[in-house]
Amino acid sequence: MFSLLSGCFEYMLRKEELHVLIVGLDKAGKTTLLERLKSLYTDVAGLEPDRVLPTVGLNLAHFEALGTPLLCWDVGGAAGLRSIWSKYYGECHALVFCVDAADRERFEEAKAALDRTLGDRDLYGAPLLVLANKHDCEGAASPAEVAEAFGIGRLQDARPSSVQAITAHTGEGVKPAVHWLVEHIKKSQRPELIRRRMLSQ
Ligand SMILES: Nc1nc2c(ncn2[C@@H]2O[C@H](COP(=O)(O)OP(=O)(O)OP(=O)(O)O)[C@@H](O)[C@H]2O)c(=O)[nH]1
Ligand SMILES: [Mg+2]
Repeated sequence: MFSLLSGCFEYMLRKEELHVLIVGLDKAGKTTLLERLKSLYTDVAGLEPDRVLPTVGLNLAHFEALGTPLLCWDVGGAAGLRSIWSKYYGECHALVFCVDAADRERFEEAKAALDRTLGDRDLYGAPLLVLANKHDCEGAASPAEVAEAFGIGRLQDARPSSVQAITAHTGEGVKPAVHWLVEHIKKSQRPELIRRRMLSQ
């Protein structure tokens, strides 16, 4: 009986759509990443990088990874648009913070934006994946350097977190990053928390 029930529970969890919020400063490469995700995981090719425009509103990508349906929200990162990010905190299962690893001059601004975001109670327990994008660029910071600059190691107690290098232009590193997300969302308390929050509304 127990195995039947746990089997049903696992099935329900597997088919539940997981919501991933992608934020970060403008020009970090969020939309380029979103379009690359479409090309990697769906039959419809995403936009080529040279056709991607700065985001004013919201872009979406639906796809399935490791048998799990995912919905990614990509929100504009320009300073005047960052207040919109918080509208999605309560419903996202995980946060992806995209960093232009080649633009060290903006690390301080990016860290301040990340710290503000992580300070929001609506993101309680949500796994954090920091993507050190533009790994193809000469002089791009390594994941260890980004972790150090953004103080990511210190967050381990509060939420599962990881820093991974990607190149959104080519897709390098993107699949391992998505796998980390799916695995850590499922292991986290976030799906149950969001389910309970929705039931109580
Ligand atoms: N070299 C390199 N450039 C990249 C990569 N990913 C994105 N870019 C470039 O970075 C610039 C900004 O990319 P976007 O995807 O528009 O950035 P964004 O984070 O969505 O920016 P906003 O919509 O303004 O928040 C574009 O010129 C991209 O081609 C990458 O992996 N390597
Ligand atoms: Mg964009």
